[in-house]
Amino acid sequence: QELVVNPQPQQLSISKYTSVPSHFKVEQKNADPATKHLLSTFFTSDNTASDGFSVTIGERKDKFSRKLLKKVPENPEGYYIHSSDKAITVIGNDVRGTYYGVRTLIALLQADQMPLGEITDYPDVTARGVVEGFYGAPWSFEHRMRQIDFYGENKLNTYIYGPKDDPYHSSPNWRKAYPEDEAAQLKKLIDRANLNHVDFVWAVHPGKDIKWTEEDRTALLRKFEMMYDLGVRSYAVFFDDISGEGTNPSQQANLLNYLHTNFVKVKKDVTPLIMCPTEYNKSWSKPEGGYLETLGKELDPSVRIMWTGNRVVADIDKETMDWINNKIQREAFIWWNFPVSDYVRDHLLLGPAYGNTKDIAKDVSGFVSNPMEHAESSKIAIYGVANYTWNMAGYQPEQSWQNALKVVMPENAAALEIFASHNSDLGPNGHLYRRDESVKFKPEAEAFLKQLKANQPIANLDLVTNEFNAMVEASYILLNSTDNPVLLEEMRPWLRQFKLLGQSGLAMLNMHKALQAKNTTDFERSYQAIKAMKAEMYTNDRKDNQNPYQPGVKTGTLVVTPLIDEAFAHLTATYNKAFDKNLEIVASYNPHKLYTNVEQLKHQTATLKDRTLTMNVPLEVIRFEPKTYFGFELKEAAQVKSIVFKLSPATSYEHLALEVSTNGSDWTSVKTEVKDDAVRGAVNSEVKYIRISNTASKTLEAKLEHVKVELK
Ligand code: LOG
Repeated sequence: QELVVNPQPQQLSISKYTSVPSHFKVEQKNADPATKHLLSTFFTSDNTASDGFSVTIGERKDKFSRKLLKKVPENPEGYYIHSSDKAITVIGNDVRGTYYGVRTLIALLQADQMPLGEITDYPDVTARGVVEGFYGAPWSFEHRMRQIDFYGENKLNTYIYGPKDDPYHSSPNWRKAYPEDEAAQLKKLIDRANLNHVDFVWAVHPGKDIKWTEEDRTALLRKFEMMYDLGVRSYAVFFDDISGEGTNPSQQANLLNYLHTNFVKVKKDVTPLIMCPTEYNKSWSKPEGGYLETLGKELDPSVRIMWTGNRVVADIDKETMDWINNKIQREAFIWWNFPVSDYVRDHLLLGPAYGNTKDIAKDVSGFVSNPMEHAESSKIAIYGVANYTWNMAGYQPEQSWQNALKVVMPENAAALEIFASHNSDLGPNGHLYRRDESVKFKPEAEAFLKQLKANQPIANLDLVTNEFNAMVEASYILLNSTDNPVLLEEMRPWLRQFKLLGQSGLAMLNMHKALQAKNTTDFERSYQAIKAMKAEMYTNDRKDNQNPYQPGVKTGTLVVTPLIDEAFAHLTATYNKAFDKNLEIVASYNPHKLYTNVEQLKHQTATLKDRTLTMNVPLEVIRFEPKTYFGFELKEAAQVKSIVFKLSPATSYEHLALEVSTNGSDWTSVKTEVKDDAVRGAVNSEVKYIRISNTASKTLEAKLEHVKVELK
């Protein structure tokens, strides 16, 4: 008997399983409307009767026997369930505990068999959930509704609303009221959150243009009041990714303290404030400035401070927590930047949520995941986060991931597993964050290549063939599935690529077979087929982009694609030699490199599409120290049509110089003009190096919007 209750309960003692009664008599002793509503979704006139199986639900303060009450955990949001062959009792330690008890109860009654025994359960982490805090298209209203239900189902209690691209969240419109239709939708979301016992935390991001004046703090208070009228009872203020005056820690603390005194304390039903600092990760903290210590000292102790870890994107461990908690004199509220993909929009991150250690439950005041702009796909990771934050010691990432796949796609979970297992790494990226991918297949891929290159018989040929077949079949199943259309809509572009990738794997195996059999006709047909599939993938890569920031649609990039590419190149070379042919050995890599000494840009990647070379720019504010530069080093000197770059604010341009060189030591400056807020320069000779340098004597802080080189 497998009992899947997510999150996994803390203590479960089951003596036996029996059949689930057909009729129930339900008594709810407390009056919580959310619990009542939840009960009504399961107990209907069809399965209730006055002589039904007794189910009693209530709270610690309601009337229960002392024997039972003694068993109720004293942890916030905890509950106790006792089930015998005569009756089931659910007692919550508080209102939310009762609600969660009912969530578990319903899961028990929905299983094939009902367990008899006891469950004692409570969460390890106080605030658990999601921060919609990414750049790019904010989630739609429908997606948010589905998300909030999902949080309730998985006992997550926090949804922080902070999409970077909502103009009423950030500058300059944070001061203004939401337009009527948007306000109406927000209200519906808040009602839905209440129904799921989720705290809807409305976040504001005012730091780009806030003045530390009476006028602006009153504006913020007024906005808080408007949101209060829509039903908001939890608030956050974000100061991430800004530069200039807004970054002053004493002023930030002042503002938060002002809101605490004049809003939170006055309202009485508003939860403690949450703030995201400007130095929100260790690699950005400048010890000499004492930013974090100032916040720690000056911020009211009730204010919770967010933290992403040792870097922008990082997994959290005990050391991380000790370091930050000591500075801010409170338990940090973790903003986990996974599975967010706004800096690698060509990838889908469908792997398990892993990497955070299991010993930090007591060191955090909250733990929220920043997801992908693909809401439904993000549920796979969020499910894991729900499990991890509720029951850390018992968390098993792989098992939790398997369960998540079944929850998001009950019918086609097996096909989804194949797809997800090959779509989890991010590829090289500026944040240096990587994930495992193709875990089970990786040793097979390695063994295959080794044998192939050594001209040995391939012992695991069947296994590899099987995996490519599985990829193609899973793609067909998923592309035509009606299991979860919302999820499929998001995954479709990647599924199309995945199918082609699997097919190109099979064609590669055919090349191998034909080579063994010395069948040149078959070899060349499969060779041509792979080239055609590559061309189709390349087209998809360009046309399936949802927005201009997405650098393509990539799948299986860590193990499967390199395996096929390497084998293809090896087989073609061997064939050319054996039959004295000259088939082209295509390599789909970008030969050009970034050229920079700016710390935050060193690990960025460059993309070449047709004849345009671009840098995949970071989303955060960049610090260009004096004499630093950024640009490209071309593989060989080449004719360049134009160079375009854009930074904001545009005032940065006075201090930036565009130069080109053929050898990296003699530089020629390029004449530029500003058009549409971007700088454009034209070159009339061959160049190998292109750089844009900071010529000012002080550090320049700005966002890099794009850098593009058009090659002739
Ligand atoms: C932003 C966030 C973004 C994430 C990943 C924080 C606190 N802020 O670099 O909006 O989604 O990184 O790109 C961030 O993480 N800035």
